[in-house]
Amino acid sequence: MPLSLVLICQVCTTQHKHKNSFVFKFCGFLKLRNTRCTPAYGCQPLTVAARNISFSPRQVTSDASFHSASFSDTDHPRVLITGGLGQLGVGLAKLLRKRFGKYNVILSDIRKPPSNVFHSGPFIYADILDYKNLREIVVNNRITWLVHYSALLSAIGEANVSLARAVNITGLHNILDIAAEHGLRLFVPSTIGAFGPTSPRNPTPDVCVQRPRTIYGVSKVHAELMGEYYHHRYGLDFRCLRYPGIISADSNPGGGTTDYAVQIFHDAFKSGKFECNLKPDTRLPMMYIDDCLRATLEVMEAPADTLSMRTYNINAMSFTPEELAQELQKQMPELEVTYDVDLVRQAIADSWPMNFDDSNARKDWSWKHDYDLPELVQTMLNYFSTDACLARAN
Ligand code: AKB
Repeated sequence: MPLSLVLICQVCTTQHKHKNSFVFKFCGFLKLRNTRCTPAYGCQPLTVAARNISFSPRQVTSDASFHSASFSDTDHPRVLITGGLGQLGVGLAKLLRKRFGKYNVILSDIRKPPSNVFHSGPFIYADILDYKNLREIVVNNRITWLVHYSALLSAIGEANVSLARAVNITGLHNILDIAAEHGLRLFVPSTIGAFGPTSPRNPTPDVCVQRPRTIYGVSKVHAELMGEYYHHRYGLDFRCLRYPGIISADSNPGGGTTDYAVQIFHDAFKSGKFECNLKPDTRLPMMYIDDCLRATLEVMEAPADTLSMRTYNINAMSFTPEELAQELQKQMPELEVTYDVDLVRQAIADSWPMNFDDSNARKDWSWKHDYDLPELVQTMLNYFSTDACLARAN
């Protein structure tokens, strides 16, 4: 069948002649694959069905292809962040708003936001288990990037497997479908927890055996594989970083195995004592939140042709509870640290990487961390001392 072949840029809607495009036959539909027409945000390799098909992504057929829409007349992406009230969402919204404008970044959650968050920029209710709710948000707000932070972490996931399965797996399916249906650039974080006891642990490369033993880890391997599958099958612009344990001062993690590395700062300032739930010599990869959020923005902005893979390890430092305590004690010598091991968390930590090999991220999109252990501790101490001073003054 002769086709009039035209490519439509997802963002600027410019129509391009097919001269440089790669045409291939796929399940009865002729499709075109084009490179980005401009480096504008959201422009991406695009797969357009040459013949109209109409279906719901809820019932993907073997010959299905997702249509992409055009959404934006500016150069800025319109970003939706799910699970926005967790450890990372508010910080990421702040960073993205600085770059793309306050009203181009929407934070969402199913919980009520504290007033400072509510007043700092757009916030809406979004339930990732409700597909229609998600679709309405994406359409009404002309979303072009989706950062999917909703998830139950490792320790809490083990305490509530069915909820973790629903949120981390069923929720992810909704997110993938909505992103593919609307041609979004999708970021889903993965984790050191996506590896298991049979993975090489020191260092752990990007591609190796992944047999995690937690529902969190299983759901994250599933997310990596599904995202990459949608990328290859439907042209979804899926991007994924495997985060180490993230350490932040003004937001708390919840239900993770690496949470001790945040809690120690709170307890040091509150009581001068800290009881650690991991053994003193448990070595895990860790990262300061600013590095993590910057990495996320950088991989989202990276031109598609620089990404040789869609799921990257990122690394900064690696330490044990004992080493973290010693670094803190250099400035707070009175800090007392004791150990009362939580067997569930310890078993999880013992199955995770000790060091992460992130050479591909460094090579492909020039990833570079800023914070090592001394800078991390100094920054956290500065934050908590200022905070403590302010609290005393008020
Ligand atoms: C957890 O401990 O579960 C998370 C993670 C490393 O993914 N912080």
